[in-house]
Amino acid sequence: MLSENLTGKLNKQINHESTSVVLYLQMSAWCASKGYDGCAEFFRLQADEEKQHMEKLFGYVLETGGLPMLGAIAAPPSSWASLRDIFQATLEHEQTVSKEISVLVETALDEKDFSTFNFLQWYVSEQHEEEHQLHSLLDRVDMITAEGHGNFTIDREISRLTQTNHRQ
Ligand code: OFO
Repeated sequence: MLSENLTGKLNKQINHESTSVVLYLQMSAWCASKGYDGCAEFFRLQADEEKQHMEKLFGYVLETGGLPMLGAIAAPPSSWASLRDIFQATLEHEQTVSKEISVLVETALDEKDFSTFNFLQWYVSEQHEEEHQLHSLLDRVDMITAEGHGNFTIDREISRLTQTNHRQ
């Protein structure tokens, strides 16, 4: 059975995940409007993932006897200065989400609610993966914009070669 405190915090996280859905959909719209179809698809899929994160929490609160409460969601920003800017904003957003998850994990531990602690480990790994992916995307964006296409192409070729060599 969830404590009132944890129920409230998990509900807040449901709201944060919903905020991510709306933010990434808006980012997808901005990318599409600029003709960045690949990035538009990326953010579309991110929004789908965030919806799953939200639903997973929703299901957990229900399963543990709590009442999921959906809160208001503020309108997201609707324009960004550049592709780099949008990915930087995404990384910062995910870093904030990671901190929110850490607070939840800490609360679950403080309350000795090991079931919720265990449930939250999935989010801990997911945040690690998302931050890692965004750092790596930003590195690629920087390689292309700061040093021309050369290093990016070399890196992609080396990666292809490495994969081929490992398959043999
Ligand atoms: Fe739900 O992980 Fe991103 O926000």
